[in-house]
Amino acid sequence: MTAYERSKIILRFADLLERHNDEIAALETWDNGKPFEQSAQTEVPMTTRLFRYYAGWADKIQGLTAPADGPYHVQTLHEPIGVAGQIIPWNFPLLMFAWKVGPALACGNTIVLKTAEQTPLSALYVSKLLHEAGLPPGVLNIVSGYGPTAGAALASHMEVDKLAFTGSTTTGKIVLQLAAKSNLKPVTLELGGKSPFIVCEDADVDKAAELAHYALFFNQGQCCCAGSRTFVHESVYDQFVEKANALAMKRVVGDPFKGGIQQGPQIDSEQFEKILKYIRSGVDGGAKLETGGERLGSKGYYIKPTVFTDVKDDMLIAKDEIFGPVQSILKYKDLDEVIQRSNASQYGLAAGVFTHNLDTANTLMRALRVGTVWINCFDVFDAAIPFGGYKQSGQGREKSFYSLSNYLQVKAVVTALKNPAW
Ligand code: TXE
Repeated sequence: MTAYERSKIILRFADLLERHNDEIAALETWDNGKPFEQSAQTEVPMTTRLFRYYAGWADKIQGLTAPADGPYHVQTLHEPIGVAGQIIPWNFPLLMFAWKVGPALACGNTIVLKTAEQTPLSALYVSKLLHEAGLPPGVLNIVSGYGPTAGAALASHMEVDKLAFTGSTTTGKIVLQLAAKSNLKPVTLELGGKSPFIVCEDADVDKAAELAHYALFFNQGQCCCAGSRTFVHESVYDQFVEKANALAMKRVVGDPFKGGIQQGPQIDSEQFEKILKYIRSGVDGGAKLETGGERLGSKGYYIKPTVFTDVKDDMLIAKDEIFGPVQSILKYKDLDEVIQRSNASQYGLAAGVFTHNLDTANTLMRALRVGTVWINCFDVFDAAIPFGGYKQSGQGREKSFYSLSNYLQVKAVVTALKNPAW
């Protein structure tokens, strides 16, 4: 198929996504529990945008010629890598489908994608639309299955040429081993995080508190890049804590299909129990529980928005990825200290910086060992912005033109010249 034909199929698919926006959003909320308004107004439209972005790339992938020494004509061909194996998680089922499938299709690969066992529906549904848009049978194959069986089979398959994984750091290490032990397929990994959100002394405290609240509580706190270590300068700490508590207390939790709901249930009983265990460890470890700290009601996996203050770096709630609606607020004195403490983590996915001081922003953006620094904003996920982790938060970058290299092989072709003068 020509690149232009691929591009047209992806564009037609994006039109179908737009047309079916609300039913896809309903499936996503049904499966995952996130507020319907979030699915319908943010996640399906972002998915549509992402596919249009990759449709634009399909016919712009090209090699180059290189000026080698000697009588040679040197060119590179950028070829599809082959069969892409993709394993995605449950926190953003549709968006993770888009981050994986978009670049793989744009580059001309075939795909076997395994959805998370908790959330199989939206990928199955939109794949039907992709075929309606003209994708030939066999190009995109969706497998609904469990990790240690279906996922492991994909990671260790001898005829899968590339693996892309999003999930926990623990499972990321397993799939990397499986890939190495089988056919040494290249692997890209998007893993966990414990992202610092740094509120500097010059910050507008109201805005900083609102953004820090969003950075942590968005999507029930189930975000790999959640701002889960809120570092606040001592000069604005008390004022910030007051605002953060007020925001958590007024957060609207409930049935995700109802209008005005900001927070739905956690994904499943396993995650629900894990979060409550971390909350108990925060209390036992001596952090101050300001608000929340328990389940909401007696039915469903709802957890009250929880805020801890007086959090110390060595507490589990400051070190581990909780993946729930639990904000940990830590106090700091100066910039060197907050840089050192922010970087003292096995993770390096993202960071938020809240300041209007240019020098402070410049210092932090360079000093933080993370894949994304958001300055006076957070969770901005445009298709053109690369995303990925330093350290144990992952390998490789998704979205943007950087993602294309994950799905391409570069072939060098060297041709001897008959007449070197030409
Ligand atoms: O993740 P897993 P889980 C983090 C978050 C969460 C924790 C556990 O902290 O609390 O991970 O969640 C597939 N071979 N994140 O258990 O196991 C699995 O079927 C191959 C952060 O759900 O990593 C699913 O499709 N595949 C994260 C995917 O891996 C395997 C998003 C993710 O599951 C497998 C989700 C195996 N042996 C959780 N075992 C992020 N980065 O956003 C499981 N899988």
